[in-house]
Amino acid sequence: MNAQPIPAPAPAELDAFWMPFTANRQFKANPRLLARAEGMYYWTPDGREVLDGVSGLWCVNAGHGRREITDAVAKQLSTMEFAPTFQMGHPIAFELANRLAELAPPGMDRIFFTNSGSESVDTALKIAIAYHRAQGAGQRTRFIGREKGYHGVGFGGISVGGMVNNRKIYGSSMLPGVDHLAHTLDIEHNAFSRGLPRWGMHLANELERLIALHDASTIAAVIVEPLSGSAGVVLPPVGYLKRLREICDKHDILLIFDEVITGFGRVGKPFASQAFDVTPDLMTTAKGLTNGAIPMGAVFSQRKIYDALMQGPENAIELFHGYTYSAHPVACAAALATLDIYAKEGLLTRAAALGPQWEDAVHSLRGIPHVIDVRNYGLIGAVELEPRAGKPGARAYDVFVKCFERGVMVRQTGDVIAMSPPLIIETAQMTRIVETLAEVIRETA
Ligand code: PXG
Repeated sequence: MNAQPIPAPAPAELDAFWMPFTANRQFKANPRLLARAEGMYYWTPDGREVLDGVSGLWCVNAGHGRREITDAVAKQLSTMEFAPTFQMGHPIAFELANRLAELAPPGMDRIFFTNSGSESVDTALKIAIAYHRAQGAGQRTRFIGREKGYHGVGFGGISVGGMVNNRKIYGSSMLPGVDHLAHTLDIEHNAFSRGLPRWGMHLANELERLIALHDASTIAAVIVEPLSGSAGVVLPPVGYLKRLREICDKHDILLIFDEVITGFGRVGKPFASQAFDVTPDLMTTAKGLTNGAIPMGAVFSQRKIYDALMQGPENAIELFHGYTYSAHPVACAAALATLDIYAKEGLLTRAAALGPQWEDAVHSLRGIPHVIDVRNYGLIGAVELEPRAGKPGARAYDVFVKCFERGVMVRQTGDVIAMSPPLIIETAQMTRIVETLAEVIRETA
């Protein structure tokens, strides 16, 4: 594809944008800019092609520049750019909720719309508390999260999350009464596992210990990512999630799966709960819902939770919660077009078909110097590098930058390189990602 140069900002023009989760000074001294995208590729402003190994930021599951989404968005913008959903409604919001309910795990057919993963998480936590209160258990306000968990950046999300850097500055302002399960990453036992690790199911039993400590009657919900993305791809040991489900059931504690990354085909089924055959009570989503084209999130709820809240006088608002842009019509249009693409191209199950090939590709990195673990599931892969002495993350950062310079975009978190390519990926592109990574890791001392 011929790429016309697109003007890039001059160095002095980079200052005003305070960039999120970015080393601003380092970036602005040596920026990496993207100007255009199509299919599996980005192009830099000067026209250099970059193969997208991370679906943007785990969201562009159907690949870039999808005409159907552009057209649906343009049509909706010119028909009705905005309509309120507080005490009002618009048709495609209901249509989208119905379409999502059809894809959802059993019983999860009540959908609350948000604008991001962070908002979905805070929404799910609030629904959990409201549900217990409606059941006469208003004292159930505690949450159990997990170390290394990432649940976005709202105060609720960082409270249940377990990534130290997201928490340490805000410690005194977080939700009270939150506790955390141990994470499940254990390189000593599980290094180079293909798919789910066999060791570690017993780590779920720690939930019983936390319940005994706090008493079940104080706990509203347990929230985990079925597999953790941001922490550097941490997989659930075989049987672990089922065990969490059993323990939650035993104590009437809700189980929330944060599927912001795993939702919409990333792991070979529409949702990870289907891939792992464990159904939560609430499920948070965002990202792939609109292929990243328009911000949108959705919380899927078991019908029993919705029904429990539908009480009181008929004119009472049952859940005091919502966003101006909940079910924004343009986002709904983008999501409907995205779901059509997923259905037409079989993308929500394509990661299952490609899984074995992807697994072989990423595990070919085993044996390269400094590679201490390789992890994979669905169309997710991760390579963990030995940290440089006293400089955690530095080696992986260098690998990330060099890959970008050689035209492959991956994601670095700590000493892990994570990959989650668009679900339309072809064999040659898998090979290119892995070969570039192998070459760069070999060169990076
Ligand atoms: N939950 C999970 C599981 C996530 O992965 C969020 C919530 C928050 O979503 P929003 O839309 O508020 O950002 C996320 C976001 C990375 C990376 O490379 C991952 C996310 C965001 C940015 C970078 O690991 N996940």
